Order: sequence, then C-alpha cells, then structure tokens
Amino acid sequence: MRRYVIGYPVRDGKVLLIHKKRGLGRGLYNGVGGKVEEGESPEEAIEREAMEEIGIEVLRKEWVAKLYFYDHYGTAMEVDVFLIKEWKGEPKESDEAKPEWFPMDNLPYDRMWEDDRVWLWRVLRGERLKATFHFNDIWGKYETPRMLKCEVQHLE
Ligand code: 8OG
Repeated sequence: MRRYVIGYPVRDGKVLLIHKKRGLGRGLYNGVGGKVEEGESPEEAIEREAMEEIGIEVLRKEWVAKLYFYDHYGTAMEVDVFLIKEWKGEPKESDEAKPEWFPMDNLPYDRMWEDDRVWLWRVLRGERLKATFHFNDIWGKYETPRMLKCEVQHLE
C-alpha cells in the first residue's frame, strides 16, 4: 500500500492550507504532505514535506488520524494525518504550493478533496480518527474522482 502524510499547521483558530500547484490534487487546497519515502517514518516525512513545501521547521506535531483510500483501479493508499502545533519560520510559497490561512470553521471544502468535509473538522476539534474511503478513481485517470462510500471510526 502506498503511504502518504498530510499535516495542518494550526494557530489561533486558523488552519494553514496550501493551494497545490502540481502533483495529485493539483488546484485543490490541502495540508502540506506527500509520499513517505523508503526507510522514512511518517513523522520524518511530514517534517521533510513541511520544509520542502512551505519552508517551516516543525517543532511540535500531533498524530490525529489514519485514512485509507481505495478505488476501482487498484489504488490503495494509507495516509497519516498530523496537526502541526509549533514551527519555526514564516510559511512561504514554493513552486509546489501557495500557503493560505483559513478560519477553522470556514474551510474551502468545495475546493478540497471530497472526503475532507467528512473528517477534517473532527480532527481540528480534537478527535482522533480512523477512516476508510472508497472512490471510483482516486487519481482521476479515467473518471472524475468521486467518493462512493466512507466509514469513520472515533479513536479513544
Ligand atoms: O506527492 P503528492 O503531493 O502528489 O501527494 C498527494 C498528497 O495528497 C498527499 O499528502 C496525500 C494527499 N491526499 C490524497 N488523498 C487525499 C484526500 O482525500 N484528502 C486529503 N486531505 N489529502 C489527500 O492523496
């Protein structure tokens, strides 16, 4: 299964999203993140991605969710989600991403992955989750990506 990470810098009731300029989910708003590389832990991957994409050094983060994604074309992904609570440096634009702050209760869900509106507000509120999402075609190679089914489990 392909492993990915996503991280959301949070401060004073706001979330930092990036407007992705390339890769999977181009044109959408998302947290910072990407693939976990060979020999890397998800913790290491989120620190590397935060530095590469917006130039911040992560000082404190919290693991909040595990997401699984499946589609009809055999794609299977496992995503670890973190909230980034403290960091060093001013988030800046890179050739991959443009950072933008949003109030936690007013996220641009219509320009985000379809599943985000199901789980993101819950982890921002402090819950820990495990969730599974079934899509027709996650990468949008053959069909416009659409969520078909979701199951969300609250973790104690
Ligand atoms: O390497 P690249 O940046 O293209 O990796 C894709 C990123 O998008 C990675 O951080 C995982 C993330 N991602 C998905 N699917 C979903 C999703 O449904 N919701 C959110 N929020 N992020 C997703 O691949």
